[in-house]
Amino acid sequence: MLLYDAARPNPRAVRMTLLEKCITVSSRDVDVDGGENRRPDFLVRNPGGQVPVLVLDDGTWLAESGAIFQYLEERFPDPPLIGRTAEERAVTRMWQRRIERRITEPLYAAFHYGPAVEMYRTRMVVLPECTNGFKALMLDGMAWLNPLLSGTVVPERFTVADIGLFVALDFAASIGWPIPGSLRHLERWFQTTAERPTARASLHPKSSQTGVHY
Ligand SMILES: N[C@@H](CCC(=O)N[C@@H](CS)C(=O)NCC(=O)O)C(=O)O
Repeated sequence: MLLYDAARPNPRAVRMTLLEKCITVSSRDVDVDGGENRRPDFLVRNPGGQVPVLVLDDGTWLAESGAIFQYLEERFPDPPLIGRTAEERAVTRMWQRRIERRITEPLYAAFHYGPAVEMYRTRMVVLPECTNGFKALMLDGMAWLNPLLSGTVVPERFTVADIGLFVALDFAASIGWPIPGSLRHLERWFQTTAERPTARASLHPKSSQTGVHY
């Protein structure tokens, strides 16, 4: 397998998943700033034009972090990061989707339409006038999740829902969008997740140069 990687949060989520499962794969950094992922030879294999992409041993280009998590879980079930049973897997997916819809998707939209708008305006429809609205949605999602958290996102199991949320909130904090101080449960969950060895180990080497956590 080959991971098309980059100093970006969604690729970090795949790196952290690989580390949690002790899987080693080859990887290659894509020049996202230079638009390598938007060139015809990349788009023909991944029409989404984004990273991460995991190239499977049969040559399949697998994009979308959620699909990559699923594939890794099925091929390398231990330790489980989605679930051992149909019920566990379904509950993880439910939380993963809630986290995406209420927190991480608004967060990334606010980033694309705000601080990164100059890069993204040639790549996608951008709505700079909606940046603050998406930030408000992100904050609302964080406030919704806060009282529901007593440990991990899915109670008593560390899952890909924690990984997706952690890399997004770590990225956000490093660009100046920290978890509001009033959200104590979310902050405690964040600190606990940050203590996992894979949280640090999954940081891209560029993080130490730029200070951005991705
Ligand atoms: N839905 C995709 C989102 C991937 C994504 O947003 N990738 C960003 C980096 S985190 C990217 O490739 N940005 C560069 C671009 O869109 O040109 C996933 O879950 O993997």
